[in-house]
Amino acid sequence: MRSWAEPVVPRLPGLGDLPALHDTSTGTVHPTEVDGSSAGLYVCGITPYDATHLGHASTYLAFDTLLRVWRDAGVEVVYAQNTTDVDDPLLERATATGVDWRELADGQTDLFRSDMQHLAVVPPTHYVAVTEVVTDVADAVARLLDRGLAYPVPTDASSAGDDLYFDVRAAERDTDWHLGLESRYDADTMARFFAERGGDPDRPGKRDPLDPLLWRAARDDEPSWPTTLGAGRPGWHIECTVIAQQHLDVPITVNGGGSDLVFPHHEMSTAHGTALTGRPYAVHHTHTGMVGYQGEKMSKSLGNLVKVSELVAAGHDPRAVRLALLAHHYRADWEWFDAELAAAEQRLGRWVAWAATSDGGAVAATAPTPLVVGLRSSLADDLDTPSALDAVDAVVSRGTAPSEVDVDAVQALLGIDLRA
Ligand code: 5CA
Ligand code: ZN
Repeated sequence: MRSWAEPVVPRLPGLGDLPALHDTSTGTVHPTEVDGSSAGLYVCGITPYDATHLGHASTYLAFDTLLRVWRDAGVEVVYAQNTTDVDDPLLERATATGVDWRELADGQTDLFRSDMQHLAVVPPTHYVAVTEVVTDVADAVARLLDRGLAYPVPTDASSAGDDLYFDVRAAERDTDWHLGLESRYDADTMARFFAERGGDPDRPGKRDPLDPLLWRAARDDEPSWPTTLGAGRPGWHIECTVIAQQHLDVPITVNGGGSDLVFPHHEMSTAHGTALTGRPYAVHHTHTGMVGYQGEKMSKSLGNLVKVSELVAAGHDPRAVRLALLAHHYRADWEWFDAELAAAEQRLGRWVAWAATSDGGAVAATAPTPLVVGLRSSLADDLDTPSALDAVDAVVSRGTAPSEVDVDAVQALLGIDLRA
């Protein structure tokens, strides 16, 4: 699927350090293990309705920062992202608003692309819709069935066949994966999140309450595709496994998303992926904190959303939106207040005025400037963007005219073009 236009990312003198990154499965920050000089990044994409709120944007900016830091360290990054363009919540929204689900998904995916472009987010190398890989998902599920890791659960007469579920206990017996490997959650927490986040613990016919859906047989009033499994559509977790393993080397260097995806989504994607390849799914499992608004997590289900496109339409500079989000550490849970944007606009104004005093590259720097060194060191430390912004503030407030390299560094590493 088409992604969006690549922003300009200037090359800086010298090479940055490989970043250290928090890993959910160990609970520690450690260096990203890059295979040779290339890394594979998978980040879960949107379910295209109510796009793009500041929570989404904040998550994609975190992984955009990782990608920029890796590139600056000389790493070639292959980046894959999905869009969940068919799934229950999307279909429910389409029905509730009387819109065709495809139109809803297409329109919202377009909006997401334009928001990402406004925010100067580097596009994924492979941007893949679930509807593009239905046959591949069916093939993967068939392999899990053959291995005895999937089983049918009967449906009522309105459907075209059985639904298929992943057998968590069989996978624990037959593979190197086990429940909690990635999330480290206890049984009660897993049970709660499974029920809250799209799971169906009480469905009759399941072998274990936590077994996740792999394949949903066609229903009369739902979209479906003909496959070797019969007509149906993919379950949620397997879609990401299949897209990631199609485009990235196994294990993926970093598998990422918001912390609301730790369980069951990423735990189960990891389970499926380990079962399909016999190898660990990802080296790092990295999760962003949740952005809140009006006292709750910003979420489509609550409707407490601040959208990138609305801020831009109201005349706010998308660079200020980006700066406002980067002012928070990616792992923190934090709450959005409108004053954040006003503060970011002022900061942007100071930075732009500083950049305008640049002497126009009279000195072609071949060595990293102190600002480049400072930015690299903040960002290599678990993507510490608040410290990186402080480092720019400190140089700006000194009032010395920047070199072109300093202005380039803000654009390359923080994604803010001060010459625009
Ligand atoms: N399509 C699935 C992933 S396969 C999905 O979770 N879509 S989503 O539209 O609900 O979320 C897209 C991304 O934004 C996910 O990584 C999710 O964790 C993240 N996200 C959602 N809400 C917030 C929030 N309030 N703060 C930070 N990140 C969020
Ligand atoms: Zn996903």
